[in-house]
Amino acid sequence: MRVTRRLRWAVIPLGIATAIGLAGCTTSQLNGFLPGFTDDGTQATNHTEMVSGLWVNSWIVLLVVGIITWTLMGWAAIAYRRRKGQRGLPVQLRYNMPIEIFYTIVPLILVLGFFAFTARDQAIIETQYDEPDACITAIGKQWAWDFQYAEQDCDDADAAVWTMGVQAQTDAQGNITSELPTLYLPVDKKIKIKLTSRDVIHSFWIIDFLYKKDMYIGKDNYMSFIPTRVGEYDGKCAELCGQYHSMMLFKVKVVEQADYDAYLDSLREAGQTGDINEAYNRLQNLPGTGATPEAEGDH
Ligand SMILES: [Cu+2]
Repeated sequence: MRVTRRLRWAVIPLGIATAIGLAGCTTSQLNGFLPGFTDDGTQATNHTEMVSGLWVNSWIVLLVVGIITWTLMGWAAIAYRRRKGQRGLPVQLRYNMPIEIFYTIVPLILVLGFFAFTARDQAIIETQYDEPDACITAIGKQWAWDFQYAEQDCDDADAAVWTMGVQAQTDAQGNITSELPTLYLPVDKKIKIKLTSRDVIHSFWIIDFLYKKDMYIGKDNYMSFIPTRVGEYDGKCAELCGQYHSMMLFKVKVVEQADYDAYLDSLREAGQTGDINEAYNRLQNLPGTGATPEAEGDH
């Protein structure tokens, strides 16, 4: 009885403090200090909140476990410390069945819980659109990006337009002086991005979208999402891919549909049409092409 009453006195103020604390939180704090949110909480894509939710809730659960564990450890160390005049070893206990069962089952529940929420969110985020409004092939290469814009089908290259980027140039102080490759995306539209590489493994990372995925040669990856906020975002390669990996930067411009169409028209007028996928690949010696060793180089 006394224990429950005492517990109530501990729980009520703790609950009130948490509620007050959360009410005063900024969007950035509520999203675990992750990027991708404006002050009014607008997410960058339709998946950003899901990612930050997984992050923040996992931290809350783990911190609660941590606080309980640290408290018990501290308490044991202080309450059962060696006192003046004590000699020899303390009483040696073997096992305590209820506690053993408790600390087997609780971690099991935690692990299963983390797995369930992760699997649920991942299944949603990884669902690729069958009929996107725009399908864009992003091609990684040492050390820049090419983008090829198509409509529903990324492999329908007849009407495609493209840009080819070069790696970032800097001055002596490290400030970027060149124009970065820029990916245009129409806002509030279903976007599917096909990820591929011309040479080594790269990773396509748009920081504010809280999402990145590897780019391989010989195996295409995809990501599907809806950008929900007009603006400019930073992107970079997230896989160490060679000497100038750190210069493998790009910009993302999320624009209104009309601006997106105008941009694609400008590429079309500049003659940047057709397919730039295979022809510019640096590795032509994929397995199964039947190429002779001579054709693959003399080493
Ligand atoms: Cu790279």
